[in-house]
Amino acid sequence: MSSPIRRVLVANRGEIAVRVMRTCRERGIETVAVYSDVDRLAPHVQMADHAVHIGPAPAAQSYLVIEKIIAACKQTGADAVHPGYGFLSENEDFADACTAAGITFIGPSADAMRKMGSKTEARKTVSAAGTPVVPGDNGPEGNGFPTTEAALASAKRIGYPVMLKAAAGGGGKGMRLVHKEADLPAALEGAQREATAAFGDGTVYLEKAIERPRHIEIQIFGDTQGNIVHLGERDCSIQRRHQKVIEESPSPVVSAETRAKMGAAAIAAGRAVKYVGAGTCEFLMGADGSFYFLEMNTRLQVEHPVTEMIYQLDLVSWQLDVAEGKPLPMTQQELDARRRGAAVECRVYAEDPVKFLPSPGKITHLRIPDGPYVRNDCGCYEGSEIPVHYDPMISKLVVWGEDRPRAIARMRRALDEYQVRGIETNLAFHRRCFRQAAFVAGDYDTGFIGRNAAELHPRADERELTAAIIAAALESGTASHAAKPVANGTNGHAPLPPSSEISGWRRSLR
Ligand code: MV4
Repeated sequence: MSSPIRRVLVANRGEIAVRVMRTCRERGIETVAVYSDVDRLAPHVQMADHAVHIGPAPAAQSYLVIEKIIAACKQTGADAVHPGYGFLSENEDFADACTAAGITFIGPSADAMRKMGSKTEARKTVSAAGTPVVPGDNGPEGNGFPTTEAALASAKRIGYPVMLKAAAGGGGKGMRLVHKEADLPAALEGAQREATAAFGDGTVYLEKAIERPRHIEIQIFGDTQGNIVHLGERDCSIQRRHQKVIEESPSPVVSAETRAKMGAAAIAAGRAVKYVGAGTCEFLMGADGSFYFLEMNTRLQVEHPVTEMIYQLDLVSWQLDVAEGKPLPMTQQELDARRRGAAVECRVYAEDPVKFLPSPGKITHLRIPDGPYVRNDCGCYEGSEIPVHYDPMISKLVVWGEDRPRAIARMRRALDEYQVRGIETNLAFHRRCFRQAAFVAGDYDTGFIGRNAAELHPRADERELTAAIIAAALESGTASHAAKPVANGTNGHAPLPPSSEISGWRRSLR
């Protein structure tokens, strides 16, 4: 239970693999990368002490194959595995396989993952522990609705609008919003069909729909001695199609009192499954400030740096401490006393800003923002390819400020420095968002992007016009004197010189 970790295999790729290896390196722990065909030259492979090829590009044949990961551990003598997020991070069979092979899985027990993996099971478990869940119904036997009649009766009791959700789901898959009785039968059938196709489990349950909710999550941490603490909230309401785009902490709508209440509710949920390691309880918050547990993510999340910034902590280092059997490094009181300032994260995606489709390809120029309190967690470099096979996130740009207005000002500055060429990105979206009045006022909910789409997304004709202006300026040699920020991502800078001439701006991994 309590032995020092000497060599960690990181069962992931991209920025999170790099981020985990950085902490391992600082702690004197050796690292092992695994990589697919298309990741031979990836940063996580370059950074690792050892690297094992695990197959072709599709994740189902490489990063998701439990046997290959376990074999790579044995081959390299890794005594622990960090799963990152996505891939096998919430797969209880993988956690079990690690344990069976005598390898420390850096995460919670397979049992905790199983209990939280089923959303109906999680609702039952945490509400028994006193954590408020969205008013709803898991079905007559607690495992879904065998008949349409039962679902109709239940929805009537709950009151419309209701949400149909897949028990095996999460993240919005197999979810249906139903406004009136007449729409329920078809929606139920559709949700069950979608759930069966996506998860091999058609179990669907009902919840009262919370209108215009905010998505607020609480970071918790448990150790093997049974201590659990919380590290405040992250407001993740800025999403598009269930994909988070901007996260921040503190939430503009969470008071110290609400934070303490939500923190206690999240800790109670963790205690109910004897949670060990880093976990996150997701809550929906209504306009009246009421909050309800939605689901728990049993992994380190993408947006964990936001929390690291305001607590000035390394959560991966905490994960390693806990995995070594050590007690949590700090008490709740010590954590509460450390909180300081505000942090915001922008997820920079390789995506077509008009069609919203991934825009994979080669990054021909890259200038990464820098300076005080700016952090860019990145799994690519100038000249690297964003593969089509995986998540198209280029980096997470995170800034800290003494307060929210200063964090926003810093993010605007950082976004203006950021330059990516060769692929399309959502940088222009971020630049607009950080100047959008409602966002700046902290007045947003999960429908924000949808309602403000026109204002937040540059139109195609506008982009073409900007490109034409830059081309003309280049022709006449005036581009470098342009001072007025423009919304096309160049901020008026001349397009970059060849990469050989800008090495001073470039942050290479090695
Ligand atoms: C809800 C909801 C309203 N009421 N549940 C979407 C993803 C999944 N984790 C839960 N989701 C929602 N569940 C009830 N009872 C609204 C959403 C929702 C949402 C939640 C968080 C962030 C963005 C969202 C976008 C649309 C819908």
